Amino acid sequence: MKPKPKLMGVVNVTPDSFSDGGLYLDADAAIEHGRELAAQGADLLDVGGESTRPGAAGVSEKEERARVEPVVSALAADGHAVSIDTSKLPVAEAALGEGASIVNDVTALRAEPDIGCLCAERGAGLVLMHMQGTPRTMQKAPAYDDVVDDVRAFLSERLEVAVSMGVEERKIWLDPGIGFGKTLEHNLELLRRLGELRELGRPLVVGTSRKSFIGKVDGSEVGDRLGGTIASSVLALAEGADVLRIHDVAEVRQALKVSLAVLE
Ligand code: HH2
Repeated sequence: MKPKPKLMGVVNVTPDSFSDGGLYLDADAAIEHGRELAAQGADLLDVGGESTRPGAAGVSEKEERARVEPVVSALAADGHAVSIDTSKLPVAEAALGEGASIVNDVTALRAEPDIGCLCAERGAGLVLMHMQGTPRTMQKAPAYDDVVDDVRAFLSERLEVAVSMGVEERKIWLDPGIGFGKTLEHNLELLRRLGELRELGRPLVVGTSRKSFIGKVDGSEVGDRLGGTIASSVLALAEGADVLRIHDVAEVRQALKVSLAVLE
């Protein structure tokens, strides 16, 4: 039987996230939302205080901490597993102090390498994601020799770096970074050949939820991409994804349950 994938529920405490910006900027609303996702079956809550959508403006460390700390603290105190979606060392450090157990770094330790040392010291988990360019520039002209080979080589190198800093290999998850410096064809190719990334020997995180590649396939707006999110999540599961980063936890969970029952 295929192992059940973990669902990572997205808790964005931002004014400008591409699909839910501004909805949960207030800490109480974000905490409530996190609790709701957990009740719907999220195994892990990914709290983020800075949008990484293409062209997003950066946010100061002080502001990011103020957004995420109360949310991480309350959700961790409830007993939920929490990851902190940040590339800033002080934000990661504060969130681990408030009870987060995983750092989700979309720069894979390139923005602030010391996040690796922090995770090593604290025994925290670490998600290393592939991105070509930076959120400001990444969608300008993404180019690869072979997108899957290039992403695999990148993740392999970042895994080595993290391990050399003392992060336990068994605590590291890898993510191809759907939508981060990729054309529609790059995203589709990565999903089609996701299984090739299994050679890296680490759990794979995949985030397709509501992303713009879905809209590029069918013209849908961001609030209307549940079908595409479900289809891509089920296909990622079939290709061996271990963790799915999702906004619509209840719906995706049902789709995965039925898919797993059939695939058994
Ligand atoms: N996608 C987003 C943010 N963080 N982390 C990982 N590991 N993988 C992803 O695919 C990923 C991520 C973008 O989605 P979202 O948080 O909804 O939007 P925004 O960055 O605009 O806040």
